[in-house]
Amino acid sequence: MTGKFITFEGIDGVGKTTQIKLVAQRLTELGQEVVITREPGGTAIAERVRNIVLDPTLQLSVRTEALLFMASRSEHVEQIIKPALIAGKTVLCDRFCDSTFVYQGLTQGLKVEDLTDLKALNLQATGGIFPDLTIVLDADPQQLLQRRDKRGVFDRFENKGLAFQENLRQGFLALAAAEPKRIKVVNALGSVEEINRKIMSLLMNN
Ligand code: T5A
Repeated sequence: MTGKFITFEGIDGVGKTTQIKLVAQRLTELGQEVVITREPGGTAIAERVRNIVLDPTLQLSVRTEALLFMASRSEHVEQIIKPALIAGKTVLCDRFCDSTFVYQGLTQGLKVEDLTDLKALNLQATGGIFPDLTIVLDADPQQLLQRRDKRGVFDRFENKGLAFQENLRQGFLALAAAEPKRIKVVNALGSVEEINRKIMSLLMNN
């Protein structure tokens, strides 16, 4: 693999999509070939899985959720991420394995050291493809409410309320504390440009 695999993580509506677009623009200006993708999704099959896992009218067990996210990831890695990395491209992915570790792991009462099963499952799904760098956009969920209200439509996870979002936040911070070399935390409050400058600085120095 010669390309770089960069993932963006954080609680719902924290600004990942906005930043990924801007980062892609900047990296392209610097002469890199960039692929933007997202999870769950990225391929026709994975997008169908996305429709199931995010449907607020469906009740899924956490185990089913985890397996569906992994199935979607397996397709996504094989068809999009791996070929792009082999071709030397930079892959910017909106969520990846750390979302599973937080949403299907840490918020379910597991501690970072209890994630062994989910990590093993993830290894099977990805065949060992792992992010080189992960940017966690971090913010107090209460302060993001205004942004989210503007969008109006909520998926199954966004419907779970503020306490759940705070739990998610603590989960991402715990992962970052456990893997400080790979996972960098960026304050997601402030202007889009200001946040982007911080992310670009991390990308250039890692
Ligand atoms: N999930 C996912 C799991 O449970 N397990 C898994 O393994 C995986 C992979 C995905 C859901 O699936 C769960 C996690 C998620 O709940 P999704 O629709 O992809 O669902 O949800 P999000 O990833 O949360 O995507 P969102 O589009 O909701 O949020 P973003 O991408 O973080 O935020 P963005 O950029 O769309 O911005 C949200 C709003 O804020 C504004 C934007 O213009 C937009 O209106 N904004 C700002 N406003 C002011 N200042 C700034 N700096 C701003 N930045 C953005």
